[in-house]
Amino acid sequence: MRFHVLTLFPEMVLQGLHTSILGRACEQGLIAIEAVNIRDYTKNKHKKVDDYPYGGGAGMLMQAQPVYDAYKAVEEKIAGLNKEKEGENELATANKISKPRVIYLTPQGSVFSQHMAEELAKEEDLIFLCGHYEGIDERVLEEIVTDYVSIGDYVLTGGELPAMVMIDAISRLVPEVLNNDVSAEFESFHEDLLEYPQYSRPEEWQGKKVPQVLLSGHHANIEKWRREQSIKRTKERRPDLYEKWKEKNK
Ligand code: 6GU
Repeated sequence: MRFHVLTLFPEMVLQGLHTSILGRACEQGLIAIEAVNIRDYTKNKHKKVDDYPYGGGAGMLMQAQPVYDAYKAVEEKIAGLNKEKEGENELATANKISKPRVIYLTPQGSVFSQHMAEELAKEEDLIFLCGHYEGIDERVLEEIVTDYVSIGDYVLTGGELPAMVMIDAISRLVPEVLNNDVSAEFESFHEDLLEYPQYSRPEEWQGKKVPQVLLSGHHANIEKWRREQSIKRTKERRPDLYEKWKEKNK
């Protein structure tokens, strides 16, 4: 799976994502993360990419031209990569080439979720458009964006952190990125429940003992205990999720 990030701060995105598990996934060729500097595409002789909004108001807007040209460059690159693959396996990829989804990170978008991550993980290429200043000229958004996504109801200074959050959540669903291939299924939000508490050695720490059932070796009892704990924890910490789960399990 390939991620293409259109941004004014490519080093921020690359540094953050070429670390730990995702860094290893890149080295193994399971995912690829490319950051494209929008400023490289401006036709302004001073390398300017922003200007005042028509009608007045606070702050500056990113202009349409550099954003559009950066997007076009990525789109052409993806078409080239798909052509290469087509040569390798003509029948499998013929007619399957479609335009990649373009995700604009904005507090005005649909709120990102595990479900959305699962859907997006099915794509071969994803383009993320990161805005800065007060946003981007609406006309280029209308032209290229397919999905408007927010990561929650608070305001950040730019789209880079949200793009990184999304790329992390999507990448760990790509086969083989996590070394433990069952763990992605049995965790928080699977089935709308939070994860149960976990314990490692020692058996006693600061007077606190590991729950006896976990030491029993009785797998059915352990499963039962974990499920009860998941339900209890969800009810306490996320009553909204608990209600959803209860509704589905009536
Ligand atoms: Cl996607 N962008 C910005 N700038 N702020 C946000 C956000 C996105 N999601 C939540 N806050």
